[in-house]
Amino acid sequence: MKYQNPVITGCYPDPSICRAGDDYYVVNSTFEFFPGVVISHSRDLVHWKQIGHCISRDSQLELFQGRMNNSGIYAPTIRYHDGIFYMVVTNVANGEKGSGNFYMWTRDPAGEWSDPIFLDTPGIDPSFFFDDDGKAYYMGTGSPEIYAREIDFEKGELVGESIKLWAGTGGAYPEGPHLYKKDGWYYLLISEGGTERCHMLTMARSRKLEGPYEPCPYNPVMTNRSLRLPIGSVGHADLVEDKEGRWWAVCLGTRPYGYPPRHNLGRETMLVPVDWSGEWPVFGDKGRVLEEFEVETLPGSREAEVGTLDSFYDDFFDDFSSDKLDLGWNHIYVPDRALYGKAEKGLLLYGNEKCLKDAEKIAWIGRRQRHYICETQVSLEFPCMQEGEEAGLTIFMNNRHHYEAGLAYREGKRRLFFRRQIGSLEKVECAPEYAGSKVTLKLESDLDNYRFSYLNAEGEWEILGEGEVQYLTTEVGGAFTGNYIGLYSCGNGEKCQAAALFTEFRYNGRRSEAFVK
Ligand code: 6LW
Repeated sequence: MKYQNPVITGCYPDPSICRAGDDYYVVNSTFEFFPGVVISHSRDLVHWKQIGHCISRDSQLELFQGRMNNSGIYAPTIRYHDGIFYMVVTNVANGEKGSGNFYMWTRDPAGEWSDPIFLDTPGIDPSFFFDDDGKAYYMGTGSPEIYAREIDFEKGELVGESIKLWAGTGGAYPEGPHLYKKDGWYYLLISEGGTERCHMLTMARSRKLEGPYEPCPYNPVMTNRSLRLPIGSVGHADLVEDKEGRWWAVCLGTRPYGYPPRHNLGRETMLVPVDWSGEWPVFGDKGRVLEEFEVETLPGSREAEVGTLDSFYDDFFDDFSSDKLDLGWNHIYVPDRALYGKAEKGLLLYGNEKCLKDAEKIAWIGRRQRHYICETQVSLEFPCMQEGEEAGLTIFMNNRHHYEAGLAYREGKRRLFFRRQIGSLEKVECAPEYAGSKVTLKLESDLDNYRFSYLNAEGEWEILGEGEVQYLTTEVGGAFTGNYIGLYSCGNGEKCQAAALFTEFRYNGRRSEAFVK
């Protein structure tokens, strides 16, 4: 049986996995986006369906504004122990209130999670380890050692001394630790080299939790660095044992293309078969992560056809008739609810006085671009009459790098417009005038260009403008996230007078090959 990587496409980095019976759960980082910490479910490890978020209530946490997309929610770990799911994660916000490491718990991962329980401890990339003597440990990334500290879940606090475990093999940023116990050994899995092209996975083991840890003789145990493979930057992995005793890992990876290599979908989730029949685990193809793996079998029974397990996988349509936004939609920061409303079949956005380039709360919803080649359409009604106000469709890497098209009121007239924002460079192109207040917009994405069009009075698509994908890549304008396709409205100085009504959103993604063969 063959399957293809990534198993979760688009910006789903830092995966962590756990198993509860026949069910597998993966969590991913979400940075400045809300709801926070995506949680997905699978029975076969290949087909994943997003089932919720750990941070879903506005009151749970503050996500700090005024920062680019390299802060917020980093690298969660999920563990299942004695009927309870635990998720531990960092809110990176330079020591401001609400920042730091915290955990949440639930008995129903698709339902509500507890409020955050903050743990007073430094570093990022936290993990939990449940030992077989009943003790539980917090694992964290110090500088440079990975450390462990016992945790008392009754009290919700760390107890005892911090134990330094291992500083890795000498690569930059030893981070992302997870501990596993097998055959009387404590195996410590970490990442080194940084999340970019030198990313690698290293391992060490000890007979005692506190060490000393002996490194695996063939570290790095997994890396695609300096190889010409379709998948790059592999690292930040977590292991899971299936019911039949086979081991698997999820990790992050990218799909760079062109020269110099670049990518715009962010870091995606890969599945790696692991052979742990010997003393040390062998990851993937002799330590490499391939785009396609041939495996004897996947856990559970493989259900039905591609896409049926995940309704928003390749194609997605939203008429916004539901009371709740689909799980694939995000806000930037915890939203200001006054900026959002609902029509019977439509989403209403009430733009505030901010601009799209402000790293502040704006009227914006977006979903991940999950395919290099994809097409998005949306209808917009925006009877704008106030200078500066605008609403439209945006391809958004972050507040400093985005392209958009829509309707705006400029120099006394309602016009169609197209904007490219590349760092501090901004170019807006406006049509002479637009008679109506309704427009259907289209965004076509491929490896080279983002092309915006609108449906003209003759019912034909007319191009509004094109921007190079290159400038909206991680390598040029990004940090930890990939691109989002967004709907927004903003007043650029004054609160919008007109409401923007978005209807009939459709996204069609195209994979190059069948998902599972
Ligand atoms: C995360 C770190 C990493 O905390 O990137 O690739 C950071 N690994 O472990 C943010 O995603």
